Amino acid sequence: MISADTAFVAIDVQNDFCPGGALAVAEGDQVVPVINRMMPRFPVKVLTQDWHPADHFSFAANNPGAEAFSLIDAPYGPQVMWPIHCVQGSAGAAFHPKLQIDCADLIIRKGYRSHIDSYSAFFENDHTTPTGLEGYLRDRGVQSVVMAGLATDFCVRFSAVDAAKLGFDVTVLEDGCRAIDMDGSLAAAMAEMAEHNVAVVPSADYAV
Ligand code: VGL
Ligand code: ZN
Repeated sequence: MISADTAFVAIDVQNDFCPGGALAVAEGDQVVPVINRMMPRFPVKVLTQDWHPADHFSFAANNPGAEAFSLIDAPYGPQVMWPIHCVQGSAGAAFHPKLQIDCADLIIRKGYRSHIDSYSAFFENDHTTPTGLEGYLRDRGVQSVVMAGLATDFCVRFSAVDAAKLGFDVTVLEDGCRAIDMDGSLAAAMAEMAEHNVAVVPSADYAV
């Protein structure tokens, strides 16, 4: 049984994070059937969308001399230099065409400020600027959040840890996520989620 206070949040299931996309995650498209099967069962359904302006500071191309996947210092800490991805209105920023989005109650966009990146669905990377998702979930009486999407070690990780820090009970569906996995980022994500009591479970074991 899935209780009335549980939300499903599908993170960044967008073309640029799927095979053939600008920041493709291996097997990224394989999260789609898992999410399509699970999301309709939840009373609250949220999708997130990485949504950058073309001049976004996280793009290596906008930082002369910076190589893709290198780290630079931002005012809020280290920032990975990404290939240009999820530009507002582009085909790469659109949801995967097989993702069933019509049942979603809310689509939350993030990363739309040029000078700050936003991995988490709750806060931008300064860890203080809110996206509004916390308020939405609280207004809907949500206490538990179930997450899946892309990428396990960036946007899913930061979203799950922030949700746990905010006091939500958090579950991540393991087969509903895929990782970028650069420099041990997947292992670090799993460790940090465990530290914050995020349950990572196969979707087949969730509320059967
Ligand atoms: C993401 C890197 C840059 C993600 C977004 O959705 O995990 N990763 N922007
Ligand atoms: Zn991004």
